[in-house]
Amino acid sequence: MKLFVLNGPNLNMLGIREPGIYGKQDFNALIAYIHEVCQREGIEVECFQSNHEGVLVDIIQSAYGKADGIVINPAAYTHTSVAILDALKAVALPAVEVHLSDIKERESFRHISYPAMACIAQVKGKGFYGYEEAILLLKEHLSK
Ligand code: CA2
Repeated sequence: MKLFVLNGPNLNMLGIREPGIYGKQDFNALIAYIHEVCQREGIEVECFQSNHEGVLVDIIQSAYGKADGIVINPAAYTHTSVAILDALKAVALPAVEVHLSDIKERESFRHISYPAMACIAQVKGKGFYGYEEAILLLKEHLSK
């Protein structure tokens, strides 16, 4: 089983500012955590981060034929990107959307998610653990 884990704009700045919302740990710690979880679960994983919508679309397209599922934190593109929604629909791979913070408890513009419309689940407000939950949800989904 192989998963792609995608992180959107500014998530590479984790740990640098806004620790009250996103935690104190940095982006490298997040990637190390994802690798640890996947190794423990016997899952192959490739992690990506981009600040560019089109690059995220390219990565989603490249998952077709290479990955069995996608974990995605589209960051700010969550609330605007029909292109990411369409790319997820196009590859038709099971996907889970993750957010470190609880977007439903924040500003109203963060309540809408376009990519979630093509995802089997959305995990929010659980910090790094949300990525683990997303990986486990996909593992269970794919083993059915
Ligand atoms: O809670 C999440 O994971 C978000 O996807 C994070 C996005 C935000 O736009 C979404 O509404 C919710 C923002 C990621 C930016 O990360 C930062 C990291 C350090 C300093 C400032 C922002």
